[in-house]
Amino acid sequence: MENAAPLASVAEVAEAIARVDTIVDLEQLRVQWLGKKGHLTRAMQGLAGLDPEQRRARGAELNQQKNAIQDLLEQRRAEIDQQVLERRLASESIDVTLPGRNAVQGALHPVRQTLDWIEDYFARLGFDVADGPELEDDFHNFTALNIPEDHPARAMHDTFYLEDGRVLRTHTSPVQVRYLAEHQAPLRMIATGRVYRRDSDLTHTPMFHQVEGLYLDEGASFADLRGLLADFLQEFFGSSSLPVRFRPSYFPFTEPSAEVDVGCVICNGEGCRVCKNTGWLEVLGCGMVHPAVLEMAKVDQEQFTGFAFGLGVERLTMLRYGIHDLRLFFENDLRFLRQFA
Ligand code: 2NL
Repeated sequence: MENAAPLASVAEVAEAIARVDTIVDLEQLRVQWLGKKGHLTRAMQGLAGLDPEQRRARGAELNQQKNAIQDLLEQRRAEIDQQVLERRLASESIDVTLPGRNAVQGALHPVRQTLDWIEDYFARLGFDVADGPELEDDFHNFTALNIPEDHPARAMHDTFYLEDGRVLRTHTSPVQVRYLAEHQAPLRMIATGRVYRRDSDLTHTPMFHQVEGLYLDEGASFADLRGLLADFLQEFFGSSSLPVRFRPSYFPFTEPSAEVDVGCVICNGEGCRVCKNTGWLEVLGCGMVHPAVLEMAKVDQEQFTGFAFGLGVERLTMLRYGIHDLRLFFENDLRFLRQFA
């Protein structure tokens, strides 16, 4: 008789449960015994064919077995859960005595460092630091600076033109033109940023950085300009005895104009390849602001005079650190850049 088939004793089931050590295997055992088609479930279904006396006795027995197995399953499940948790805690534990991983420390590009130094120098002297658009119109880049159409200086600047007639600014002067439209003399300001020229060889890149200064005041003189730039250059190169000289030159936007040299900081004026054996390095252009420029900016020339200057940031950075190849600034080779961290 099917319902008389001997069930394994609870002790045997207990042994099987004890041997299992994963939740999946345990679940398999549960299904095997207590599931819809499990041994115990079937045995209980078999009770229907027994007479009432036997049914009660056998039913009670099966119920006891069922409860016992359920208890064993629950107990084992709790044990396995605990084991899993302990294994996880052990494998995920953190050794707080290990040394930390250092964050990688970045650094500013040498050109940026020079820009920061220059901006700080002039800010301390009360100059505003301004910037403006790199795409400019013809008026702000040329006309307002006394560089009319057909003026050879336009060709001189090797301009990048857009199809709509705008240009990539060839100098930072248009920033100063815009500043003049919004401020009244007296004023002192510098304009810094990227400028663009169609020029590319060992000593020229199509983009470089410029700083230009503008100073308007009652009685502002060439002597003031000379004193300011001499102090700036001596501070920048870290030598109060650095020789500084002014040579007459030409810019459309200044009159008179000058180029400024310092004693060669590579050979101390002895003569070397960098200064082409002259003992001098050209580092700046400057002059008194041209009357035509002041006129277009509607500056009262009875009351105010002004001076201006411009410099290339890459060139100054090369001289300060003894860098002989301009291209190093644009290659972003970490072996080069890390030396300025
Ligand atoms: C150079 C020479 C210079 C200026 C820039 C300037 C600006 C205004 C009016 C007058 Cl709004 N002048 N700027 C003046 C003289 C020289 O730059 O060699 N730059 C790299």
